[in-house]
Amino acid sequence: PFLINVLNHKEFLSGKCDTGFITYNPELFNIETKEDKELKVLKFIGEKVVNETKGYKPDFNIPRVPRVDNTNPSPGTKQILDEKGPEGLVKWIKDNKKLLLTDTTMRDAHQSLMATRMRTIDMLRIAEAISVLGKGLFSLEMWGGATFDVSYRFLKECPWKRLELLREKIPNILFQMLIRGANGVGYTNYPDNVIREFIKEAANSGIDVFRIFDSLNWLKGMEVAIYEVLKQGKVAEVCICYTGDILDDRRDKYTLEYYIKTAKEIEKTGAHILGIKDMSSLLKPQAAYKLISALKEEIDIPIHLHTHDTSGNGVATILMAAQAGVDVVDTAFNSMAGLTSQPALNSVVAALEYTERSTGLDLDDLQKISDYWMDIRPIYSQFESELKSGTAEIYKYEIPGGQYSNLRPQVESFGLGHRFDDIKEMYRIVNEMLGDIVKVTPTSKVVGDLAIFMVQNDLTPENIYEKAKGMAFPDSVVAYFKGMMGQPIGGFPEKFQKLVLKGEKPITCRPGELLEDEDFDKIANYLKEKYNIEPTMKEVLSYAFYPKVFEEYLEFIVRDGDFSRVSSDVFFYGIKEGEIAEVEIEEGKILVIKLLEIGKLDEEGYRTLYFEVNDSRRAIKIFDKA
Ligand code: 3PY
Ligand code: ZN
Repeated sequence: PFLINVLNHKEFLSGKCDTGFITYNPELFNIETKEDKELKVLKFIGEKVVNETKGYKPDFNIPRVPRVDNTNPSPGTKQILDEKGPEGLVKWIKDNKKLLLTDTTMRDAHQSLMATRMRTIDMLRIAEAISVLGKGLFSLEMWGGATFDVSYRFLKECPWKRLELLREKIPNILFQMLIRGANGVGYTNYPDNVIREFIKEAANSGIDVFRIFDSLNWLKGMEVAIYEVLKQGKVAEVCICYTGDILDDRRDKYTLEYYIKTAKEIEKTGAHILGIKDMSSLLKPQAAYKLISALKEEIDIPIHLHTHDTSGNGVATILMAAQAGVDVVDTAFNSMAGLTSQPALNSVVAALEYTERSTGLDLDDLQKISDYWMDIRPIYSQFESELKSGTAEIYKYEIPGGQYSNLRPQVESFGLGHRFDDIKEMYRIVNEMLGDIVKVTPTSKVVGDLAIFMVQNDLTPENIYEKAKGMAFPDSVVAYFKGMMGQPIGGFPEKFQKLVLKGEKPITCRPGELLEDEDFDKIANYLKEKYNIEPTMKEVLSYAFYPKVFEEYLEFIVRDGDFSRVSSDVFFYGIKEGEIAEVEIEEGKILVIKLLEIGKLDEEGYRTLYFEVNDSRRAIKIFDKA
C-alpha cells in the first residue's frame, strides 16, 4: 500500500518531488485501509458531538466562492520581485502614486478577531479567486505571528503546507509574513541558526516580504533576521513599533524625534521598506499625518503602515497617512475588518476613488472576496471576543489588538473575571513601573502576566518591594528582567529588576550570542527514531521552536487522524442529527455521512451513534465525559 500511495500521489505524478517528498507527505505512510480512516473520522465526529457540542450545531450559509478563470493569472507584484529583485520592487513602489494595499485577512485579521483559528482549507477555497480578483493588491499577509504555533497546537495542521498550497494557487501576489526578530515565530529568543534556517526555509517555500520587528524596538534583536532575509534575496521590511502619542507633549519618551532617529538607523541596516507597526491602534489620524510627513522628508525607503482598528479610528488613520504620502497600508477585507483587526479594505478603496491616491482596485471584485469571508466568519464565532465596538480606552491602556481580545478569557482562566477592569488598570500601571516600554509579543505578555500576578496577590507599586520579596514572579517576567528579550530603551528599572531576579545577574548583550547553536542533526535523529519518519528541515525547525506542541501534533495525526481536509463546520461542530455531510478523508476520497441518531447514555457511560456512510450503516460507541 505504501508504494501505491507513492505512485498515486499528485506530487509524484507531476514529477515535482524532491528528497523531502516522502517525509513531507506523512499520509504516504498511512498504510491504513479506507475502513480505518472511516472509523477515525466517525470517532472524531462522535467525540465532537458527544463531548463538545452536545449535538448542537448552528446552520451555516454555504460559502459563496466566486467563479474565476485562473488559467492565466495576471502578473502582479510577485513577478516584479522575481524579475527585478527587491531593489526593483522598491523602485516600482516609489514610482507609484497609488496607495498600495496589503490584505491581512489570512494572518493578523483572524489572529486578532478569532484567536488565530482560521484553517487552511478555508483559505484554499478562495485562493484562486484572490489571485484573479485581488490581483492589484500589493501583498497578502498570510503567515507568521501566532499562526505558526496555533496551526499545530489547535488546528492539527502543518503551517508549512499552508504556505506551499497557497503559493501554488496564488502565483502573482507577494506573500508576506510577520517575524518577531530573534523570537522568530515563538515567544522567546532562539539560537541564531534557528532564525537563519527558518528564514531560509520560509523564503524557499514562498514568503517574499519578511516584516521583522523587535518587541522593544531594539535593533540588535533584529540583526540576524535582517541579514538572512537580505542574503535570501527577499524583501526586508523592518519595523518600528509605535507606542505613546506624538501629539501629547507631556510624553517625552516616544517622540517624533525618537521615531525619526530609529527610522534612520533602520534604513542603515539595508532594510528595503520601513514598517510602522501600530499593534495597539495608538496612532491617531493627525499623528499619522505628522509622523509620515516627517519620515518622508528624512528617509528614502518606502513606508508601510500597519495599524489596528481597536480605537475605531483606523480608517481615518489610514486616510491621513495616505494624504501624507505613505506607500503601502495594511487593511483586511471588510467582513474581517474593524475592532481589534485591521481597518476595512473595501472602505479604504471606496474612500480614495477619484482622488490622487486612488488604489485602482475594482470594488465589485473585492466585494466578492469580502462576501466569501462573511460566509466563513460565523463558523469561527465561538473564538470571537465579546467586543462589539471600537473603544477609545485603548489609548489609555495601550494593549495590542490580539492581546486585548484575548485578555478577558485569560483573566477568567485565573478566576479573576470579576476584576477585569482592575487588571486593565494594572496593565497601565505595570507599563509605568517598567519605565514605559514597547508592548508587543512577547513584551506585551510580560506586562499582561505581571498585571494579573499583581492583582492576584494584592500587590501595588508601593507594597511590592516588601510583599513580593520571597515570591516567584511569572516566567515571562523573569526572562524579561534577565535581558532575554533584549534591552529596553532607557534600561531596566534597577530596584524592580533586583526584586525579580533575586541575585541572578542580567545580560546586556544579544541573547543569541549566548545561546548555543541548535543541533539540527540531533533533533532529526530523535524524530526519526521516535516516529519512524525521515524529518525534513521544516519539521526539525518546527520542533526547535515548539518541541512539545510539535510532538503532540505528530501523535495526534498518527493516533486520531489527519482531518485537514474536513470542512470547518464539521471540524468544529461535527454533524447534527439528521444532517448529511460530505467529508473528505484524503485527496478525492469523499464520504457521504449522515448522522441518524445519537443514542441514549448506557450503564457504562457510553452513547452509541448511528451513522449512514455511503449508504452503509455504521455504529460507534463514544464515552460521554459529562
Ligand atoms: C504577533 O507577534 O503575532 C503580533 O501580531 C504582534 O503584533
Ligand atoms: Zn497587528
